[in-house]
Amino acid sequence: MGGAHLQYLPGYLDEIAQKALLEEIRCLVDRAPLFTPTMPRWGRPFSVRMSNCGPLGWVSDKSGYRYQPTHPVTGEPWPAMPQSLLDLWDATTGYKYPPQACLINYYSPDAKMGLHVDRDEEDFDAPILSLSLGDDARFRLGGRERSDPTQSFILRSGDIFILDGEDRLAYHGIDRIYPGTSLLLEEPGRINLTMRRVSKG
Ligand code: MD3
Ligand code: FE
Repeated sequence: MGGAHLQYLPGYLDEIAQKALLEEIRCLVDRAPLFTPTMPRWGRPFSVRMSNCGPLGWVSDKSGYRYQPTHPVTGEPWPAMPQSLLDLWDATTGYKYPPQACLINYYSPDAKMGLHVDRDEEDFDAPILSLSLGDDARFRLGGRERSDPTQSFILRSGDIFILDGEDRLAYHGIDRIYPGTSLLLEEPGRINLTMRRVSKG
């Protein structure tokens, strides 16, 4: 078994690589527009808007959280995952299987994401790769129980981190965005990509 594991690669992408990736994300979001997920049961909207690329995408609505092959609004298949992201996964995780979903989170300056665990995947042995672009964010990482103590980190544009082992099922969330801390996006805000393996094998 893996044990606690968090690999933090600050500034992994330089400014040129960040700009190239941002351009790819713009193309993806033209084809698969950002949608507003809603909470299961009550239907309260998230403040974060989302899209996905890859064979599967994560969605949330009144019937629950799930991965599905199509966009919840357009009904179209998600666009393919860019080769640059597949290469990044191989180079940094070395995991034996490719990622199946890349969730694209867009945070306007007032958006946040409450403490949660990512457990809609079947393969908890696979790592999750997270990549930040745009304004800084305060990220909070706790333990396996909601009541466990938490640690805060600032995630900056170009930072990557990889979670596996014990930390794969840790509570985490985004407390706030610091608008104006990056000039990468044209407007204040932040984009986070999380690449996931959903099924086993
Ligand atoms: C820690 N996104 O999409 S990425 C998410 O910055 C999500 O948008 C945040 O949490 C964001 O689910 C944080 C970093 C991250 C992703 C998955 C994790 C941290 C994690 C899974 C387990 C523990
Ligand atoms: Fe998460």
